[in-house]
Amino acid sequence: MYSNNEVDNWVKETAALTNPKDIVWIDGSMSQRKRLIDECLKSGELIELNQDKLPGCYYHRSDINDVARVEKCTFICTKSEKDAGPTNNWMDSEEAYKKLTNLFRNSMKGRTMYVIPYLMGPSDSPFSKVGIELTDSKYVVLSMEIMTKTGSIAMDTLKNSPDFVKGLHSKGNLDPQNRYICHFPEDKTIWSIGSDYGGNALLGKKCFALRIGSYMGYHEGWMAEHMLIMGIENPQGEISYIAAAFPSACGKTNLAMLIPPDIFKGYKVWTVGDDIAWMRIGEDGRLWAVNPEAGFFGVVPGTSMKSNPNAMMTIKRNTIFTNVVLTEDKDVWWEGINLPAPKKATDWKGNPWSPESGEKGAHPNSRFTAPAEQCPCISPEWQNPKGVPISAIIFGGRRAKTAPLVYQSFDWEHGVFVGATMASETTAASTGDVGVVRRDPMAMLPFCGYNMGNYFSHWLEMGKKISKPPLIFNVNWFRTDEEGNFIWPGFRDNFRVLLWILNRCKGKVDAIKSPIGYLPKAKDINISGIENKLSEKTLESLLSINKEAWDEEIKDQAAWFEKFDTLPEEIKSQYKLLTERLEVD
Ligand code: GTP
Ligand code: SPV
Ligand code: MN
Repeated sequence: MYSNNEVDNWVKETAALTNPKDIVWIDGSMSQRKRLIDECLKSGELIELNQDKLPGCYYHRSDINDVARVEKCTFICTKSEKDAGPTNNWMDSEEAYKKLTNLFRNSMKGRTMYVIPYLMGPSDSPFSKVGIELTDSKYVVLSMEIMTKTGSIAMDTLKNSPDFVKGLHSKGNLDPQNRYICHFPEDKTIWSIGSDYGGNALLGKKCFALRIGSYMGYHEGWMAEHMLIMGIENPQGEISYIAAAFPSACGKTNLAMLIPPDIFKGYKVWTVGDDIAWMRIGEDGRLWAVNPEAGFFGVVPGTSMKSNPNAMMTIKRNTIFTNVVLTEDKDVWWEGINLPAPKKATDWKGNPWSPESGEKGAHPNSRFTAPAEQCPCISPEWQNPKGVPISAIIFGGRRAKTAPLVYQSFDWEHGVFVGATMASETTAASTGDVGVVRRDPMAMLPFCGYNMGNYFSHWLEMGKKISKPPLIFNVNWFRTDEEGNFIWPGFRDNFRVLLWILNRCKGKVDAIKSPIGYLPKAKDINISGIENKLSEKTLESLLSINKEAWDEEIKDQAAWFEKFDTLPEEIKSQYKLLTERLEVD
């Protein structure tokens, strides 16, 4: 495999610090993967699942204290605190290197250090970038091989453009007290220690593709966003692409691969990506997007043949299941799978479990890791080096009361404001309280690698440069009734809302101008054939704006903006306009 001095020297230096027993370069071959899997089966890091039913599938159980991203251990490390901004944990970069050097010293003792070269994005694409991850975790290697393009393909890319992102990862002793996920955007470097969990340890994903990526995008004039990308084909065979940013565990994977309700004959959804979008202005002046990943690291609970059949088909083979229920006959099960629970099984912690035990068998943030190409509705364009052109951007989150089912922003600038004021209930994807509403601008609160005020400015600047900017919408699938039940059926029925969005993009339907944006007329969202029926009246209530909730909302927005010292003037004036519109109303 090709290499160069910079890579070789860095590998040597790191080995001198971390002291592994040997070094193995990952070439991306099946034979090497097979050997690693065998080693994991012997060590117990993986358990082989029933190969007749689930060929190529394996079970992994994490440490019980290592099940999600840990935001309090995640740092942006720069020379100046201002560059990390008001929303990130900051550490002085020199101090961080010092502190973590001590933790990395001998951290790989007795283990193998793997060198994983990987490519993010389609081959031969101006979007794509190389990273190299050094890790002592076989689980990380096997997961990275699914989530990215590993081996020679990445090293060969370095022949022509030698730039790469340096990622150093060690499980350490998995002690939450000594867990650090540090990003040095100024050095294109990531150092992560003490966790083996996806978002903390698969450094191509959130660490590179979003935190380092967003910093690069700011300086190089492109965007790295926490967005799914999907194509919607109409009966005439035309495909429109949209990108949508929802916070973690708020429905990106599900939306990206939905199957339209039966009444919409001739429509089809194509998945381009389910979590991350890299977007650039194309030669035609429009905004184009690629999915930098090669696999899906998806939330398992709630996934069923009813809620997401395409995901169920995707995870039938070559999939790693982490922290679900393991049955006696080496099958997997989880809450919300919509299949009978096994009578006797082992839960995610490794304890005997039965449906009567009164505890959840799968961790709420249990995950599948599966190759994207196995998805039955993977877009034929998903590896197009040019990307796909984006017609609409959708923001959304979990809001029990405030946000209506859908509304459209007045223009790009107002859309950026809508994104900047996004809020959502926290989920199990990150360690800490669940169900607490917090501001999560553009679903990037945990993932923006620089000052969030400057990030808003970057969005505003991009809008000025795009010749035909995508229209910007906000959705909320999660409004609840008095008893706390979701009112909107969600999942495949979200397609009904997407059709309204596309009709707006094509200028086919008018809308009601409200203080917060353009609202649909209830008649323009087709609700016929919804299971358990949804009345026109209920739909109208989902589209209504609650005055009291919005009075609270604007107060809270003001408090949120207080944090910023680099808030763009445009955002301030959009805030003023919103308060004025709400007062008049
Ligand atoms: P990350 O991978 O953490 O970024 O999550 P994600 O945004 O891809 O979320 P995902 O699609 O995996 O959904 C997370 C949870 O929300 C799952 O338990 C889903 O079953 C549930 N969910 C997804 N879409 C809907 C919806 O439209 N309505 C309701 N009520 N729940 C949904
Ligand atoms: C998320 O939390 O948004 C995820 C899972 O997609 S992780 O890779 O852990 O970030
Ligand atoms: Mn995500």
